[in-house]
Amino acid sequence: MLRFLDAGESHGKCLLGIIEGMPAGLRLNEDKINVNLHRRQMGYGRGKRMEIEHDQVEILSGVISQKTIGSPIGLMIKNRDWENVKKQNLTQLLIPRPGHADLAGMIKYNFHDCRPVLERASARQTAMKVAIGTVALQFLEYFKIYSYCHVKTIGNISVKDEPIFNEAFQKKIHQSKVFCMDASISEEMCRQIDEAKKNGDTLGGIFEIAVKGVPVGLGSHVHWDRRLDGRLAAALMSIPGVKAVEIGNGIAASQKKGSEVHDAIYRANDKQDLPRKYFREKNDAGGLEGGISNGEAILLRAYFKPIPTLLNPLDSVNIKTGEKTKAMYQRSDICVVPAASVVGEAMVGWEIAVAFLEKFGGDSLREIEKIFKII
Ligand code: EPS
Repeated sequence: MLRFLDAGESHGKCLLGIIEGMPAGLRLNEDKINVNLHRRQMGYGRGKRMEIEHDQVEILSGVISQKTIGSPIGLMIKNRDWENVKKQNLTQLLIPRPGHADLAGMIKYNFHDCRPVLERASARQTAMKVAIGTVALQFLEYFKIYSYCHVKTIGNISVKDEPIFNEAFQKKIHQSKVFCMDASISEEMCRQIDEAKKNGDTLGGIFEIAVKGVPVGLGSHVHWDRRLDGRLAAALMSIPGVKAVEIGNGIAASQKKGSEVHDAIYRANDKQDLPRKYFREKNDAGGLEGGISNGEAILLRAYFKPIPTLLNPLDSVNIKTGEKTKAMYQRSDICVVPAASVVGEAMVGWEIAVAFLEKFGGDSLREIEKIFKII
């Protein structure tokens, strides 16, 4: 069984992660993890904190001569801001922000200060999710499973064309400040972020993830908590700020007829060189039917709310005095949808790796390869 735990506060010493159950023999490329950590820090609309942090992973255990040895993989990312913060006393924060974990977290844990809640609720914790997920993505790549992510919408500016997930697409995403495949829409998105900043406001959006090469049969229809669609939705919903998840064209499908929505089944012929017997001409189901992968690309969209920390804050209450006042403002980002797309790709990669190992699992890559070939 593949699982992970992570720990760490936004202004604590570091973020920690432990991955348990990764098979032996996987060559881990630390640079690939650092590239994704860097991408998570980028994206137009980030705040001043990202000028302080230069996230780099340290692999502490479970890897010898760059290869996994089957034992728990320990990961650490240092918080550079810790050096600044430890010199001062962190102040009490008494006015919760609407939309943030501040108030509910305080009541739940019996705090009289928002600080201990926001330290862990902070998006800072997503850095470790990216490191952990990038280990899983490297495992999937070994089995020729590749993922792609891009920003589809920021505020009310959206990409119009349908993406074709290939190397050229990947190049365009890397060239865009907001990880969007269309250069002119990217510019419009940046302008909208500037506008929101000027008005003391924030922006949400939609990012999309596609995973190609996923074999048929991951997940299962037989029990609710084995359905891969539910598990992938949960993986995406675990990212702070995600308020809805769509699989394939699920939202549009709810307003269409069955005959328009479902993906007709065709028998593959030898010329098609497909690793499976059947194929579809379209993929409205997003590669998932009955909670099971069907061999088509897995397609997911996550809907991200605007960040709750506002320069022009909404009404709130001082929890010490009980007075009506404006919510506190803390140094923050304007838009983190591009960064969140990197986190989303990591979390989706993680859950697919878990499901892959449930079906084809073994203690070493060699053993898994054999099982994978036999099935
Ligand atoms: C965050 C507030 C900001 C963001 C932070 C999330 O941090 P700070 O309070 O230190 O200025 O930069 O995101 C990260 C640190 C990160 O690595 O993504 C918040 O309130 O959630």
